[in-house]
Amino acid sequence: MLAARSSASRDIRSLDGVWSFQLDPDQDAGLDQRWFAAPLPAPRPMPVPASYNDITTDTEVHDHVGLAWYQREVQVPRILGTDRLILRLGSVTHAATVWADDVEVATHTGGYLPFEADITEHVRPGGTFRLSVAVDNRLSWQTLPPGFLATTAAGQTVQKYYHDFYNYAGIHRSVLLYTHPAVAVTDVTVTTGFEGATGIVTYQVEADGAAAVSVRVLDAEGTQVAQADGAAGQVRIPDVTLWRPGAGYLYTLEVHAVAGQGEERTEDVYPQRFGVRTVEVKDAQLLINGEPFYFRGYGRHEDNLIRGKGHDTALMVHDFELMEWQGANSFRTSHYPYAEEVMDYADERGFVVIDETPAVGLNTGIAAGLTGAQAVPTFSPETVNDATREAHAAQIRELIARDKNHPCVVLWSIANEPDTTTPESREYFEPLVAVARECDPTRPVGIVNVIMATPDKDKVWDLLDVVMLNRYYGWYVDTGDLASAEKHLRAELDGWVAMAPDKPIIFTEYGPDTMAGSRDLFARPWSEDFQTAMLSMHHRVFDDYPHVVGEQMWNFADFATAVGIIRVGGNKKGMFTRSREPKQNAFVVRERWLAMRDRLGF
Ligand code: BDP
Repeated sequence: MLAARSSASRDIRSLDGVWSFQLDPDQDAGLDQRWFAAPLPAPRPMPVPASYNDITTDTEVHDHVGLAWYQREVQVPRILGTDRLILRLGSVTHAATVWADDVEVATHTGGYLPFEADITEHVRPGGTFRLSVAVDNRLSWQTLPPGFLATTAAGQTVQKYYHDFYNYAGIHRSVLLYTHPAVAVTDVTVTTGFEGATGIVTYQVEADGAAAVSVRVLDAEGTQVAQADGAAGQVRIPDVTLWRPGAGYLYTLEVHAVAGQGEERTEDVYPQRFGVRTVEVKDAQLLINGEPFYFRGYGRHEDNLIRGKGHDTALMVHDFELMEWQGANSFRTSHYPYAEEVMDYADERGFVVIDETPAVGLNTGIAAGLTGAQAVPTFSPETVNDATREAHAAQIRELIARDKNHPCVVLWSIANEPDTTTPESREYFEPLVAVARECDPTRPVGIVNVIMATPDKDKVWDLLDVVMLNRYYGWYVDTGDLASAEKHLRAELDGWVAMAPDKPIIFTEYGPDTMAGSRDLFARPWSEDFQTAMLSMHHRVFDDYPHVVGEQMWNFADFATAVGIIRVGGNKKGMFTRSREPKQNAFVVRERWLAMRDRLGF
């Protein structure tokens, strides 16, 4: 899906702000009572975008399971001639039904990707309408991430799930209204390469009702550097400036779609940004522009005080400042697609991104230990099944459709720590890897591997281009015993290198929970000193293995989780606290990463 961009033919209006809000009193009673057909009966204010959970002082809102209703009045812009009016929601977690006045205009499942509705026929230009969104935060075995509802001994319905972050819900990203002409660019795909100093840009445009399509390539200053006619083709950019890690140079493919002639002539203009760069996996290296890349950074979360998972521009820019201060050059969108603004910003700042689907918690084994949830088989007709796989395939397709033109994305992660040790897991994942490759033949594909899926047990590694490892030697295993942890880590690495000598290895998680301010002469677990010691051990090991091409520690910052006896106010594995103060280790890792940046140049 194309991002909403303004242009000579497109206007955008934001509907962000304070909306009316009300919890559905009893599962879906608001639906039966048609709450969308009138102002909400007892509304309270709620900011958009934000998670609703931490905004009010009510436990009921914080712990709500079921539908929550959002509503606001919308002034309809004057619409020119045959222009269309589109409503666009950046993400609603986890599912949404949307009404314009009494008309249902959209439904969408999947809490981290955008959806749209053409509402032209349902509203009056210059008038107003009531916009209602029913937000469903319930997870089932057929959603991603999966979960299930349970009833407590006291009779309360609660949401259980197998992933380690709080089930924040709400309208998490911006709500926009935008216009485009009746003739409309609906999709653009750009792939790039280069020969010597010449950039080669292959493009493909889909446009509704267009008689003619043409493209202009503009450089970062807006100067035209190439041009072509036709809905598909190739253009060459002389003296190209490549997109590189640390230097996010961007071009724009300005797409023109024209219909009609004379008085009847209409034209849509869509500016599609792109960078010229290549990605390739070869000889146990990940190459960007033909040069080996080493990932330095973190798994992250969209998570912060008050706003939960709501997108926040100030927080986004601050987080990139912190990452750059530390010498990081990359991150993974653990464990779901991030806001489009984040992907745009990573393009601009030259950050390298591993882009992940919301397939987290497809592993009842680890989660049983972590959350106290019941241990049932991961893959079975009653749990993760064919319908889940269909939903998973849809998420892969939607993610790639949204993010395919981002130069920052160098690798698709189609799941985090699923069970990959059973024959059923291979049956489940083989077609999904194929879906990813079919949607994007240009980027490598991986699955983030869980600690139990050691080389002797993993059943999917050969389907993938890279080995991505989440390892907790020294924490969940060999707790506090770094000498044994180092032995086990080296032994496992030896196993991967022997089994998959051509595949690069990226550490996508490692590190202990660390209470900020806890110092310990004996560097015992939970102290800042232990975090430093454990990460330093890992880094020493990584440096001995040329197959290791990346270190993304867990996590950039402390984050909220469900309540549990191993979580003290959330997960504390951050390099920074939840309010972004550096822990001691941040300075130690900074020294290492800045030295690497100086040596490698990015
Ligand atoms: C891994 C998960 C991650 C958790 C982390 C941890 O991928 O989501 O937060 O471990 O336990 O299992 O801290």
